[in-house]
Order: sequence, then structure tokens, then C-alpha cells
Amino acid sequence: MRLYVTPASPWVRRVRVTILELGIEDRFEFVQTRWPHSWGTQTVASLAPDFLAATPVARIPALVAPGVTLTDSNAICDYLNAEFGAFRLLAREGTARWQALATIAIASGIIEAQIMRRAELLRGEKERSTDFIAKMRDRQFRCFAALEAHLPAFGGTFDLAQITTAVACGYDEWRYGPDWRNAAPKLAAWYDSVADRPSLKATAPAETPQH
Ligand SMILES: N[C@@H](CCC(=O)N[C@@H](CS)C(=O)NCC(=O)O)C(=O)O
Repeated sequence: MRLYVTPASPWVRRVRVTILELGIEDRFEFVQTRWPHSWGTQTVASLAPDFLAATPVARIPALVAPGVTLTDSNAICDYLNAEFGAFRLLAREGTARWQALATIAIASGIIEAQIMRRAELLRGEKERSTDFIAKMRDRQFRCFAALEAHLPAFGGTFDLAQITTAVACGYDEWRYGPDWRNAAPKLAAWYDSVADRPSLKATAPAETPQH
């Protein structure tokens, strides 16, 4: 299978952590993508043809697997969990599934806000909207605080709900610093308790190579 990646993307990271937690990394070719800083507001003309053939959405992650090509980390994680994980990282049905999806939706809301804020920050100082940046930061902190109520439901398996939550925490720490911890001190303590997992260590965020 071929997975299009970059180490800066939290959406990619949740897929890469899922792959490592399932122990199936030897089945993948990881293809590094390159993005100019203008990606947030302009069509990137230099994307490789094989990447565009895999995903007309032109976003990472994208997975080319036997018989199916998937764009979007949710679909990819769903696929990996079903095909290679026997539903170990996300229940196939029932209350456990809906509880996990409730957590994933909030953690994903954080990641969306983080990326939109990043795209806005990459615009010139005169073009960027400080209101929009503040709105995204408020959303991040509100969702981090809300996730504290989900902690009691976290079980012994580092599943997709925990993976997505940890990735959201890790991205905020890397890109925006430790402020998120003030919004959610109990969540920060949980994050510190899982941050040394090999799957998280091996996928620590780093800047995307540019053209
Ligand atoms: N909902 C998608 C979001 C993917 C996404 O936005 N990826 C970003 C990188 S973090 C991207 O490729 N952005 C390029 C662009 O928007 O042009 C997912 O879960 O995979």
C-alpha cells in the first residue's frame, strides 16, 4: 500500500500512529509530499501527478490500497481498523463505537481549527485576520476542555479516540506551545502519560519539506 504523508500533518499522524499500533508498517510505502507555504490560500501547481491521480482533493493523507484508493484520515483509519485490526481500535458497532466517535469528532474539531489557524498565519501579516485566528484558538481551547469529560471512558487500548486526542494535543504543543494545557490540565496529565508510546515518539511532528 502507498500512503502520501508529511511529518507536519496531524491528519497524517493519526493514520501513521494507527499503522504502528496495528503493527503493519512493513506493508506500506510512505511517499513524502512537498508543499510551499502558499498551500493555505493557493492551488499548489507542483504536486506530483501520481499524488493528484490518487486524490483529486489534493490533501494528505491519501492511501492507495489494493482495490481501493482513500482520501481522508477517517476513511483510512476505518479501513485499516476493519481490514487489519479486527476492529480493535474502533468498535464495529454499539455504544463503544458511538462513544469513540463522539471523542474523535471533538478531537478532529481541534485538528481542523489548528490547521485553519496555521493556514491563516501563513498569510502575510497584512492579509491575515486576527479575528479568525482568535476564533480558531477559542475553538481549540473549548474542545480541549470538553475532552476532559471523555477521559473516564478511555480504556486500556490506545484506540482511535485516544490516538486522535493525543495527536491533537501533540500538534498544539508543537505548533502553538503549552497554552492548551491551561485549558485542560487533566487532559495534559493524560497526554503526558501516553506521550512516550513508541507510535507517538516515531511520528513526532516536524516541518514539511518545501519546494
Ligand atoms: N479531513 C481530512 C483533512 C486532510 C487535510 O486537510 N490535510 C491537510 C494537511 S494537514 C492538507 O493536505 N492540506 C492541503 C490543502 O488544503 O491544500 C482528513 O481527515 O484527512
